Amino acid sequence: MKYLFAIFALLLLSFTGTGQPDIKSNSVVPSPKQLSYQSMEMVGFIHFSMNTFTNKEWGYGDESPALFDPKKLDCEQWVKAAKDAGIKELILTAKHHDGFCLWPSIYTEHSVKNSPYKNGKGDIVKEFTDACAKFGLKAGLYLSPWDRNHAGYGTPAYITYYKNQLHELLTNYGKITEVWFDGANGGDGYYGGAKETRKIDKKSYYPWKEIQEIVYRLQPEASIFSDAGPDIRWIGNERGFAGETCWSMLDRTKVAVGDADSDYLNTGDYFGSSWVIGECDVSIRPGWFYHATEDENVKTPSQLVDLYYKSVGRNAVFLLNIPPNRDGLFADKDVANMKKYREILDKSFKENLTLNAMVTASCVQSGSAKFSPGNIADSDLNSYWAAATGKRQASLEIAIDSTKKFDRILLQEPVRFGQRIASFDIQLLRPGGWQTIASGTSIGFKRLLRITPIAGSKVRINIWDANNTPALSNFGLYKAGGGDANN
Ligand code: FUL
Repeated sequence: MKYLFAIFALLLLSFTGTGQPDIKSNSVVPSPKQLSYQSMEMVGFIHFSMNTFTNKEWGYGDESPALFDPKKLDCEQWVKAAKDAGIKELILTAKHHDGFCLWPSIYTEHSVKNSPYKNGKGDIVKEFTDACAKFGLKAGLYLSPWDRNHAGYGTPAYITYYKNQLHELLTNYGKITEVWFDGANGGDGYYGGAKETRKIDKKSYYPWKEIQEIVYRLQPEASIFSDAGPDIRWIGNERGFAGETCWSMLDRTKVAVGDADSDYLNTGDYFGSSWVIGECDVSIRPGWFYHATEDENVKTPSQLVDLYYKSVGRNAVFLLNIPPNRDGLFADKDVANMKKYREILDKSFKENLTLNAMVTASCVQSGSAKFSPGNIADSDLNSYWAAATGKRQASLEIAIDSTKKFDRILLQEPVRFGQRIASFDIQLLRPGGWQTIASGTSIGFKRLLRITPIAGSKVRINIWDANNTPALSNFGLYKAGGGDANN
């Protein structure tokens, strides 16, 4: 009886796929931290500092703290507006290149403590992290490696100062989930009154290994962004788009902070030995900081939607900057456009026309339900279809309702096993036969393709090349709503 039960249990397990080992993983895979970072899809940037009051993008470092006085500052307004736009984490410029600190650092006088803001008693990093915590957003900090105010910039004394500041920020403000290391460094500046040009050796001045160790020691859950990762990399432009081919893999020996080939960062590296998520930073306005003269140049909801497709839809993360104005508030137009952007996206992706559809595949991994083709239509990111071991090509067919037009295609790979698919196309069965409607050279965590509206009775996914057994976790077809134009 005991044996019969065991056999029955085994049969059940193999039928449901539970207990079946997963497909063989690639050697380069994301860490659990990276996986959860990428699933946020969209994060926000807050460029707010002395520049907001001097109408500059890069302060020289000699600006008087007396100029800094955001009279109506309300970090909760930022957080609420960001949350409504679907942003899951916000990153604040605790210190930009001019060296002015938004928190009362004990290591410098060049901070809010000598400003009129709350009579020198304010701490904007604290207000920011408290607001994020209150509304359930993650909080990240930007601490500019370049400091045009500090007298010791360019010498070891500044490195000690920088580490001390990092320590302050990572121990006094609760959980910090990202530290953003900018690549701009070295040039002219105030430097404590020296007013000169200081060049540093980009490869050796900053002890990045030690700096990273400080971050991970003090905030084990934090991800580190820089041109070179280690967790998240710059996408190579400040216009918010990833390459149409975008690998999460990178050869980190080929890039350094402030010294990296932007095309290489934009597409990643099929042969790369590290997993480094691409992040597309872009501002909702022409500048990173608020300038009243740019009030008429706020990106429209449709432009933001376009950027979503070019970042999240190309296997990267969308980092949108929204700069507060001199009152310390997001401008109304920025808030309205972000809200509308989210409404458009929600409308476009409301109905997956392939949900629970019949799916067949040219081959399936070892017969278990764990790998069955139908898993790509169940909207569960964890379940997946996998081709038979050893295959590098495969195809899947999905029956669809021929009366419904669609113009958006979604594909997702189970990237916890690595990024594999290197060439695919999508075909549609129409009265005249199979017609190719889209193609691509990488998928990754999420790939979105935009086409003109079309209908047909069957969809076919042809996978032509992969670096391991191809697998897919999700597939979807959608009809975009108003404001979601093809760009
Ligand atoms: C750049 C900086 O120089 C800009 O001021 C801004 O902070 C942007 C996000 O990164 O490298």
